[in-house]
Amino acid sequence: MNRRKISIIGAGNVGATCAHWAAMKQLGDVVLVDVVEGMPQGKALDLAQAMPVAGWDVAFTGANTYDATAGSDVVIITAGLARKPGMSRDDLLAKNTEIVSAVAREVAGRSPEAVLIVVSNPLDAMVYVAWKTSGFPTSRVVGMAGILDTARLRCFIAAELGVSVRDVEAMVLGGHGDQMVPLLGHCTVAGVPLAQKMPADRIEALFDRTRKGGAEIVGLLKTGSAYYAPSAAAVQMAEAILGDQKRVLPCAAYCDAEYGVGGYYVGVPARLGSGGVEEIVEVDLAAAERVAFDKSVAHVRDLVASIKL
Ligand code: TXD
Repeated sequence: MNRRKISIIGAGNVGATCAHWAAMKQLGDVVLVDVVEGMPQGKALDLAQAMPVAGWDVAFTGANTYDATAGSDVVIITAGLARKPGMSRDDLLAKNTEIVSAVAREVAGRSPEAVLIVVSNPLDAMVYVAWKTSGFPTSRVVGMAGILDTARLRCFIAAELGVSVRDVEAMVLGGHGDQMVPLLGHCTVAGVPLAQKMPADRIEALFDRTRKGGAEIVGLLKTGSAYYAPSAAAVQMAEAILGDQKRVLPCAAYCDAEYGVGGYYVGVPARLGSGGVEEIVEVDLAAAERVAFDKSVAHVRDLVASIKL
């Protein structure tokens, strides 16, 4: 079989839904790995049995070990704990550092040419952990958050204005936390600046809802966090990489001189192609946005400093 291979580590809510989206897009064969015995195997079998109905031609494998992931083109890492009500993403730091570093080592040895897409929280710190422990170049380790945050904002704007989400563009940068930075100058409705379509207080309310978008869903679900939109976003990144699409998408990418970040992973627009992150696209930030961005980066830096690898 000569299809592309996408391995997904952590076959919980986000991981299993990534498998579903990837199959729908026929991106390649899918391997699901989880520590829970039988669970990834069961989900792989269930997905395989959807194939005759859905009309997909891919193979699904479920496993509790990593050998089946060997030679993957893309590995999506979703392993770890998810938030419960009252928890911040940062509360997950210690446990998920342990999990993500172990996973990155297992994966890197078997798929030395893969691009790693990290989803586990706290996102910006976990991408850093995966980069450090995999030994991969920065370009082949990237995190998913900005597409999700941007999608949430696009969704809220579209609903408020009664237009299609497809006609709303937006951009949310910075760390994936309450200090993320929506860029007003890059929010448009069919090319028209959002500021001409909506009063400033409504825009600020939607920005605020976006910043708290993850917590809103955690509060409703009570037993876990969002997964349909996060998995759709991770698979969009996988698709851009596997198809060498050169899409410019907001991702947690390694920035050193770029945006003056100084060697951390933060949300910025990045060009994704077969090499992973092929370019960080620098956009002009307004003075207030610059201040907010720097504050968000400072938070990521503090989180990374508290990691024990
Ligand atoms: O925007 C974003 N980046 C995010 C991040 C959006 C949504 C979810 N986000 C984070 O992804 C969330 O805070 C969690 O840290 C991860 C996964 O969320 P998910 O909702 O999928 O959590 P689940 O359903 O609990 O699934 C996690 C799975 C679960 O089945 C565990 O058994 C497994 O991870 N797990 C492991 N798999 C492999 N190896 C190890 N060591 C391991 N430990 C746990």
